[in-house]
Amino acid sequence: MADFKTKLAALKAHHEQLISRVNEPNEWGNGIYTKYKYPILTAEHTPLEWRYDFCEKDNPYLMQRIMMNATLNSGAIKWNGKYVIIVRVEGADRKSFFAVAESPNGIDNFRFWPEPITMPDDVIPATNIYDMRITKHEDGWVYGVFCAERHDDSKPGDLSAATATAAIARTKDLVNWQRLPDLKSKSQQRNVVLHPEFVDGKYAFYTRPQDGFIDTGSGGGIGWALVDDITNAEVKEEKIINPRHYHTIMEVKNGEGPHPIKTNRGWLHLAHGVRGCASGLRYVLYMYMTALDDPTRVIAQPGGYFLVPEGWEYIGDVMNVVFANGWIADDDGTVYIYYASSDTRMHVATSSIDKLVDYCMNTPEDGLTTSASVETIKRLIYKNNSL
Ligand code: BGC
Ligand code: BMA
Repeated sequence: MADFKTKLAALKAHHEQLISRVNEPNEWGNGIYTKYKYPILTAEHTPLEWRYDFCEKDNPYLMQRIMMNATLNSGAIKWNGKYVIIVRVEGADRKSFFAVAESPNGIDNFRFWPEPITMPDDVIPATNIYDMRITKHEDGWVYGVFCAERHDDSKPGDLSAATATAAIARTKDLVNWQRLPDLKSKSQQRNVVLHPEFVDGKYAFYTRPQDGFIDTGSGGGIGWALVDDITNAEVKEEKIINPRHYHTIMEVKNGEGPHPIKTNRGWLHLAHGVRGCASGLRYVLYMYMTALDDPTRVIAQPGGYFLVPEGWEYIGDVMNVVFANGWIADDDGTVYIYYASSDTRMHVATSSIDKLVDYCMNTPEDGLTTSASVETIKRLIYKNNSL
């Protein structure tokens, strides 16, 4: 039996090998984006100091004292030249928290900062927090908007009854966060995102009104609300800008991903759509674009999905899910899309602003019926045949 010091050294070497593994692009894709061979982060990437007690006397078997379950739905921002993601880390106890990980190139070598984020809980304390959207706002602050989940005490007998609210915090260094009151809204809210610019002098939020904790019900789709005061944010009027439809990839729910990217052709949006099937809910990603002079006016809506779970991405804690709440548009036009598969691990897909705009502008819309889909395919065939 190897002695403790040798075992610890081997554990550290194995961990370092995992973290420094070079990622490789997959050769064949859809031409729209490139997926990669390895996930960029898994629970195994979390620092050993968070999980093992390194004291030989207290932990002679060198066992994990705190287990990590998953690294998922991460916000993203380019920060001091590094590709930084604010990861939703979930422990074995089902509590999630935020932790920063950075990479020199956006596709591999993601390393966690030493400690998870200590998010002030000086508003109404939450049982769980997750899925942060990061917005570098033109007011000078970096905002994190995330879901705060609490037990619904109006249903004391029901242990699964919960409420979802949009929590707001801001920072200048991604380490120290100032918590602001949660977004006030008539309905429950998840997937709330702060737009990076003022609109009519106000803060603008993408919202996702929902009837209950899970059920979006009459909520209708992705909403939009203007807010006067970010330190006491309240949704007064909410309009639906990207509605759901029967028999589409977003029949049951949809929600904004990260905040949209500004391009010279319009705002580029990444969102998720959900439909029901015999095996449960299926979460996929889709895109749309809105007008530069009016971020609520949809100018392009490519039909169907943009990115789905493939191969082993299907397998995980919550199967058949891809979810994205972070992307980075680099100065050279490269776009790094950070997505989680099956609520378990983080991946990257790379594309470019030009390709994504082309995708949005030139992918046929969903005609909402099977005959319309066939006509669309035939138009493409006839065009190709005439070349
Ligand atoms: C989970 C989220 C999930 C939500 C709705 C929460 O308890 O933490 O991941 O999106 O429930 O199912
Ligand atoms: C939700 C999201 C995510 C999650 C997804 C699938 O409603 O907000 O947290 O990835 O469900 O479980």
